[in-house]
Amino acid sequence: MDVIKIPTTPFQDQKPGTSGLRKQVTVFQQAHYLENFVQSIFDTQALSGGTLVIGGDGRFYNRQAIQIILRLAAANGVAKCLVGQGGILSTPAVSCVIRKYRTQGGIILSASHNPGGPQGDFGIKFNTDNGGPAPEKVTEAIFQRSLVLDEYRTMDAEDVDLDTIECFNLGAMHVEIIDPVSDYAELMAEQFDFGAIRELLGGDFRMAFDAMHAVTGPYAKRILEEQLGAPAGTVLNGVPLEDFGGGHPDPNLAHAPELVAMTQGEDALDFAAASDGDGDRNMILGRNIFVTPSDSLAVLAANAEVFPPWREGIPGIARSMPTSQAADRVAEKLDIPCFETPTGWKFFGNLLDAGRIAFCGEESFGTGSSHVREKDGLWAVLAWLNLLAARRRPVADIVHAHWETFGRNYYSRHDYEGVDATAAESLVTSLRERLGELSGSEISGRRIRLADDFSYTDPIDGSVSARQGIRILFEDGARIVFRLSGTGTVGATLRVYLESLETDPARQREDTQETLADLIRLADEIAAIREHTGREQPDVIT
Ligand code: VG1
Ligand code: CO
Repeated sequence: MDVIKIPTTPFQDQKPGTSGLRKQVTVFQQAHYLENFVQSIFDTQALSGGTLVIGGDGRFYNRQAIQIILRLAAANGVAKCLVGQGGILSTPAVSCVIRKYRTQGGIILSASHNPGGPQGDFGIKFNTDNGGPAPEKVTEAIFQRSLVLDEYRTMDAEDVDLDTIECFNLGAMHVEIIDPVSDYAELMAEQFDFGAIRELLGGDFRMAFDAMHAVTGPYAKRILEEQLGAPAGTVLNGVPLEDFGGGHPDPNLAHAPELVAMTQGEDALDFAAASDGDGDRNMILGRNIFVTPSDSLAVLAANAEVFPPWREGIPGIARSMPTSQAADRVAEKLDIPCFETPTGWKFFGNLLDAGRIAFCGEESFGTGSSHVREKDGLWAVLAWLNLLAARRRPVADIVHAHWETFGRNYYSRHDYEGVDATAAESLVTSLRERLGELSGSEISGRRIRLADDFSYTDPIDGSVSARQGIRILFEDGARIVFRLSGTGTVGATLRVYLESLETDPARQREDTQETLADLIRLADEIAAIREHTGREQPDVIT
């Protein structure tokens, strides 16, 4: 098997977004497209002679992509690749395997919560040796390289068998096909009180976990059903499918209505949860209650002592800027720092590495801890089960008591999807131009304390990330945030994040959209959403 050099020409659009390079499958299927990006990784990262982890969420094109990447890895001098059996590894499992075996990095094939199938999306993401998503300076270096690339190196070799757990060589490179679940399951057993959860699940507690035909099926079956004794059938849609069964593997109220229904009415379950395409997101539901991801982070942090690694307390918390300030209120009471980072898990990496935070989260159904460097859907589910096992109270009771102690941050995100990109840009540009005039002004009886475009200086390495979203902060603690998505593949998606604080327990059980109605109206008044987008309503409300 010889290394061959293939001449190529650069693509102009290989700039990674919030979480890797995401494009429609048809874009990735173009000749040389994937190869160019992967060669750009090898040309800029020190992987020659090292070990690389490779796996994906099982979506359409996953297997083909892995074969291509293995040939490039072998031709670029990678010494060893650890590949998930069947090409499967969830995003948090990749992070776990990189850390456990101290590899030089990993490649994750996934477009996460974006739909899959031949007409759906595909994605690729590089994680560095700390197990986390490459920071901006790395993704930028890869992008710059992709703009000038004129050849890539590959091997003239047959496809390898991804389905049998075994070791073999591809050229001079060693390949190990690994069980995708076992290392991750072992890590989970260290993080939680499995004995207490087993007892909870052995009683009359009833739950369901919806894997949405995405990657978490095998993980949830092994951990929840086999190890923790949940009844067979607890895991729904547990077989990963290339098109996720035609569904949208995004665990939220809009995309998992059947699961939500199971937690309502006479025969409601005590607990239900779901995860996304690549297993890093989570949705938490209790009987007649949906726990917002922002509240989930705050509740877990406030109850950290029930988790074995955090019996003595936690050093700090971090949340992405648009995530509600519920966590800040917990941090204040615990007298620990709460960091506010830009959107995207990569910004938590340095804080986690430095031991400055234990828990972190995003409003977009992402929650996690320092056990890996990715958000982790099943971790969040197990954390809630651990909490419920320790407290023996219904989810709603725990959340309501939390609000009484810390206040309730009513919170919602409104997404306008597939908006004309130029119209979305002009909405943001005109907002940006008016920031000075908005700061300190009064609008419909509410005073704006500060209007700015969020800029973040990493407290560990000093790197600055500017223009991370427009914040309108009101004097009473309410906020409206506007930003454009960095994960979409068609047009632009405008995200509007709305939040208001209620400290009076008598007013903490109201409907979220009604409570936020005033802010929703103000958002349109301030940003002229309808005028710019031509839309009367958001497409998705979470
Ligand atoms: C979205 C979320 C963000 C999350 C990112 C990746 O990004 O808002 O919080 O980190 O998806 O999640 P954006 O740029 O579209 O708002 V995943 O589960 O898709 O990797
Ligand atoms: Co995801």
